[in-house]
Amino acid sequence: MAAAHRWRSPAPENGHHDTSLRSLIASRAVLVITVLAILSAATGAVALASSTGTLNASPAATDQDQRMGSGAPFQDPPEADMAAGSNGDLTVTLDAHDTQFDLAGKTVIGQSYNGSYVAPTIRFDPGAQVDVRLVNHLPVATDVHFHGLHLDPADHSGDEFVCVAPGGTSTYHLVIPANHPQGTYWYHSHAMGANCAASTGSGSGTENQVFAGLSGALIVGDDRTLLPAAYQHIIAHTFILKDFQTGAAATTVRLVNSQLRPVVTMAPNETQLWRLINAGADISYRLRMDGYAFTVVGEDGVPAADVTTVGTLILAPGKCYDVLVTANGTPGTAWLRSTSSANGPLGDPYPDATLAELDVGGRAVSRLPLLTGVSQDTKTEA
Ligand SMILES: [Cu+2]
Repeated sequence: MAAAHRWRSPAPENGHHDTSLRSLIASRAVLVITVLAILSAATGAVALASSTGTLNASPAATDQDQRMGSGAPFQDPPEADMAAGSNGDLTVTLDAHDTQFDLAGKTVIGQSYNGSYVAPTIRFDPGAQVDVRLVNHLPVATDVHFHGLHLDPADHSGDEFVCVAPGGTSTYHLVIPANHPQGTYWYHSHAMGANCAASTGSGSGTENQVFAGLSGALIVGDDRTLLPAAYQHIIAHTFILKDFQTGAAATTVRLVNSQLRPVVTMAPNETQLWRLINAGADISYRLRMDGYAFTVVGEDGVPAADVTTVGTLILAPGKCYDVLVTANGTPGTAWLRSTSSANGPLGDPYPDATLAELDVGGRAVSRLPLLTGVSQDTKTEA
């Protein structure tokens, strides 16, 4: 959705929107040195990520994640603490700092806004004025970027060349137009430019910082209110797709809201809104769910003009979809998975991965009426 990012510099970015396999592999070997240094043997943690070595064939996913805990109940990301100031503006503080995370039982070091690997979800309505105060407790420069928001390019509130030095603070004043689309966006470090660029051997630069944890959801309004009345009180969940890697030779582990294979529960026939965000640094997701389809009602924060139902959703880094998922009428389970796909001559080094389990059970509810013009039996490729 180029239109949603129209203020962005045309200069090439530091990788996080570059999904070519060649650059991805090259960058990964560098990435792992800076981000997920594992704690010392005294804490019982696993081996350090290596600064050398090449990423070739990925080992089976189970080699990487076999000691991690999976199957816990799905949890939405933490919510940002949005306070109304004396002038009526909403305010939120993002404290960027080096952080020790527990990711499904694995201890890793990364960077966070306010302590969580998946940054807190920021919410506001069209027409809001929002002060986002970024406090930089990192030892390196950083900034924050509000991906896809319709902001005035003249006021620098979404300017990725605004850079906050270590120990510094910057407040981004977001003036959200009253006619801003309601939907799902994301925010992330966009540290780049002469003062903010990646430097050798530290957690600096856009790609490293997103990979380390500096990204989260940003939700404008509530797009359920745009749906027919019967849909306006359905449960909405946010799925932040981020992966982590603990060594150049280790395969990546794909997490949902920092959980490994969490379990989402639904009643038979229940419909939910799932806000899907690839908030990772540089790998794509090709989502499918066994026996299910996704009804796309929003894409990159913009409500869909024509609602479509598809069997596969491809999410490159930065991609957002708002989809309706309707549980089958009988109890059972299904896996939400990311399947490998042909990316050209090099193929795809990332194996199929299961992301979350859908557990349909309990008392059935009545099925909502089909959205107008939607064929929910159709499962086409995206
Ligand atoms: Cu972005």
